[in-house]
Amino acid sequence: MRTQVAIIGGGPSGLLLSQLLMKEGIEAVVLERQTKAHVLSRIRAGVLESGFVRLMDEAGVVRRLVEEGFVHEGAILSFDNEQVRIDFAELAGQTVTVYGQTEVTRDLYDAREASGGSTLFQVEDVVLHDLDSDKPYVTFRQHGQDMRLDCDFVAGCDGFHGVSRTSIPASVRREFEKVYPFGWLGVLSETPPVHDELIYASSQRGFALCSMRNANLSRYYVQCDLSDKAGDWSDDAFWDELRRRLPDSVAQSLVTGPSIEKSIAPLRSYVCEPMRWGRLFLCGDAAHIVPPTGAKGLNSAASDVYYLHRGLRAFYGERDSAGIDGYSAKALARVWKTQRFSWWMTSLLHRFPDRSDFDIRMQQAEIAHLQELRAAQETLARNYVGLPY
Ligand code: RFL
Ligand code: PHB
Repeated sequence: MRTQVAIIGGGPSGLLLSQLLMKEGIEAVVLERQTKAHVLSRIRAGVLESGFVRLMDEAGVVRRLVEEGFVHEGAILSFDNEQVRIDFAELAGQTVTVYGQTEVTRDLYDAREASGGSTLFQVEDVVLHDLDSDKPYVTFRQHGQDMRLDCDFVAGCDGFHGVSRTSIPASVRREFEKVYPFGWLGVLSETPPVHDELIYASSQRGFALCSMRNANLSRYYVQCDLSDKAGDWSDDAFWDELRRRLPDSVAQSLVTGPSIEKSIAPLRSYVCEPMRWGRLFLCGDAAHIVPPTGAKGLNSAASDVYYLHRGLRAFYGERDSAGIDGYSAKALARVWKTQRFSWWMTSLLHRFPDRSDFDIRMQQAEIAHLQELRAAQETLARNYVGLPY
């Protein structure tokens, strides 16, 4: 088999890249380890920057997102019983769209199938070869058969646990990591959201987040211990804990019901440098992870896809390799700013079990600074709606 761009991973990064390339007439094959049903069963991100929405539009996949997504002009931050509304529209002149990653992925798969693009599921033992030559290739097995895919470039879109990143020699690769001493316990429930905007709640008992998917589907999270198991949390225990962390007026209007999904995610900040090695380009979670507090994971995957797509388009269209040569530096410049914001928001809102008295005072001062200073709110708003790319 031969293609121009071999895309490893059929998550949102790989699919979005494949559809953008298809619009330029650049051929790609997507190799996905799981089944499509499995990829679509993952409940993850919910907040899309306008840059993401623009890319979906460019890929020709924006119709349902525009029809069914919810445009949010602001969000609430609460500190025990005090609330601050961050007005994105006024402070940053932009909005975000609430539309689940599951739906984004479904729309991208539908578009890929409709356009006849090639996606191979349940591929095993993917190995990347000769990445430092101009004739790289990928070997893998599908349904017990050994296969080989020759290509010009490999896009490593295979998430944090994929094979692409570790195909960069250890002598070249630098990794930067911070692991947080807590996780998020998330619950999805068929109940109306407690508020029509997201509420990021910081309290003495720890952090909580009220989010949503649609008018009758809510997504809630509470900060939990790393040793907790989702199965040990009954629905009642979850709702009780959530209520205790919300301002009283919000807690009183919370509608509860049975959970239809419950899982724990650990929180981590991680960056791999460089994001390009030879003919391999890393995109999305394959190269970097943020704690979910700033809603940036999927959104920074999209900015990588944007830079890579522009680079490949110039390479195939005009034989101009400046874009692909500059890919790693350009993508990383934005990635690090997104890392800073996600780390800052995590530090602002969570309860750190090992914090000193000094750390507590610093967190209180940071909260007061944000409550009192419009410029601080503007910085938050500009980062939340997404830095330009
Ligand atoms: P993905 O989604 O992990 O997809 C990678 C795909 O590669 C496949 N794969 C392989 N395929 C072939 N061969 C191999 N060897 C392979 N190894 C892996 C996998 O099966 C998979 O299908 O990475 P991608 O595409 O880069 O997308 C990244 C996003 O999924 C991620 O950043 C976000 O979900 C993060 N995130 C959020 N991001 C936001 O922008 N806004 C949010 O509100 C937000 N909330 C969240 C989040 C992530 C969360 N969790 C659980 C990590 C909330 C949570 C709770
Ligand atoms: C979500 O809806 O899952 C969500 C929203 C905002 C975040 C993280 C997750 O910051």
